[in-house]
Amino acid sequence: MGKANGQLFEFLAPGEALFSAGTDRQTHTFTTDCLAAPADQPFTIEFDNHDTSLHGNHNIHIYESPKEFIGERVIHGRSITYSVPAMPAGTYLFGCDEHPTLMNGVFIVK
Ligand SMILES: [Cu+2]
Repeated sequence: MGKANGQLFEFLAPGEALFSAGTDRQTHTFTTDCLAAPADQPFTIEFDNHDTSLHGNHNIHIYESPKEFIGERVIHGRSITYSVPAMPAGTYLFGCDEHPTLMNGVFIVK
């Protein structure tokens, strides 16, 4: 856990990362709006979808220009491990393609 621009973020170490969507009380939300990963090395994101609502289909999309990472969508009750290729240092955005206005945040690679 770290802090950048006043926001808490989870630092994703190589091979270990945890990230989940929704809780029993909250739907269509990520558990954090700021994530971080090490620069210039591949990393993984563990994505657990706990959203049991009707439209609880989510994914993670990291916006990087011109190359982007688009994660497969995960239905509620399922989890997935995304393998993300090495990214250069920078500040990116991430979001869910199903709910881009509700589920999004800053993705820091450093
Ligand atoms: Cu979503």
